[in-house]
Amino acid sequence: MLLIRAIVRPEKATAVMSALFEKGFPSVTKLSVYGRGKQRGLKVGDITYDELSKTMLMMVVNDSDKDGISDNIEIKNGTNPNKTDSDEDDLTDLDELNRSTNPLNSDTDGDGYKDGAEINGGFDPLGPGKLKK
Ligand SMILES: [Ca+2]
Ligand SMILES: [Ca+2]
Ligand SMILES: [Ca+2]
Ligand SMILES: [Ca+2]
Repeated sequence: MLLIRAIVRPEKATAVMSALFEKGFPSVTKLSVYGRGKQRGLKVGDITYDELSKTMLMMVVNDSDKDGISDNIEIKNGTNPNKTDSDEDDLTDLDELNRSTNPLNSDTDGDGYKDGAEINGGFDPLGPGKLKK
């Protein structure tokens, strides 16, 4: 389990929470925090606010297979939260996200070679030809 804390401006909290909800984080704890941070106030235009009212968002995430993608995001993406390589193409789900290949299709470009095999051989898993360096 991983605890994530984020301090946001109160007027942004609702937008941030709904964005988190969209991304698959339904359980976010919202707390109001006050005080003067390290930044000694906030300057907006010509006005400096020194007592800041802020909102702290806290959420707990799980990453069962420890591949760097939390369970709720994996469930939302349709990948297996208990398996680092959902489509068994030798590229982890995280690698696939980073490379824009399909984590649920072992052969994203449909050329008969698995995504992982293409990467290992220096080929582009998203189309014909070699990977650009
Ligand atoms: Ca995971
Ligand atoms: Ca994979
Ligand atoms: Ca794949
Ligand atoms: Ca391929």
